[in-house]
Amino acid sequence: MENKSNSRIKALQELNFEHWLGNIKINTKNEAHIIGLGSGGTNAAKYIWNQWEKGRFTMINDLDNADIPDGINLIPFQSPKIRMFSGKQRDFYIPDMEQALEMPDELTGLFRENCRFVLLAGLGGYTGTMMAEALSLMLHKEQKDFLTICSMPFSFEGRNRLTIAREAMERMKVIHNCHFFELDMLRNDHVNMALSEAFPVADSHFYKILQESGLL
Ligand SMILES: Nc1nc2c(ncn2[C@@H]2O[C@H](COP(=O)(O)OP(=O)(O)OP(=O)(O)O)[C@@H](O)[C@H]2O)c(=O)[nH]1
Ligand SMILES: [Mg+2]
Repeated sequence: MENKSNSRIKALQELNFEHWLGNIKINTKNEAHIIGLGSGGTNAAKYIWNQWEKGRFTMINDLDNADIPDGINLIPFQSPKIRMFSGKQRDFYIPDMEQALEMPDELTGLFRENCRFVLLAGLGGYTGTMMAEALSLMLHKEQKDFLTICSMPFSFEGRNRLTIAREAMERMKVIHNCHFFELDMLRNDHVNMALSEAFPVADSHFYKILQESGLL
């Protein structure tokens, strides 16, 4: 596991991200560009958009639930999945975490602009986990002004998601500016939280973190 993590970090470091980046150094007064990664990151970013609407917003997600407000930049990304079994109404898939991440072409140029990048992701699936790790490492390496906020899955989501998330967090802890919070902790503040409220509460917590950090 240690070796696997080290080799993943080394492989990421060897990726060449130069063509995405300009030479402009970012100062701390820059406008925020909120980037939602995967469905969790996208829904959190959408919540922030509804409250704030001041910064720039990009979402990187599949088109399945692409209910994206006007003015938000959507970069489509279809993650690799393994079909586990077929149900009566639909098939069931899990993320294929063994597949290497292929960045969409539309990402070219996104990180050239002069702003503070704020990456949001729910760890545990493919898109949010893989993108949060790769993009944070790239931004860190290029000394860009950035912040990454990731949630760790609720325990009711199952062991597989938790393992994916924990392994990613272990690798990402070495990257500055990456922050993590446990979704389970939200259950302390919302004792009788219904299942249907769990993710909307999670979305609002991303907003709260950004507000309290003085970013919004
Ligand atoms: N805040 C928030 N978190 C979510 C939501 N949906 C899922 N999550 C969390 O995000 C984690 C990752 O799930 P997704 O965001 O659906 O996965 P993804 O990044 O889109 O990954 P793939 O679909 O596998 O490519 C989950 O394990 C949840 O903990 C949501 O609507 N809001
Ligand atoms: Mg998804």
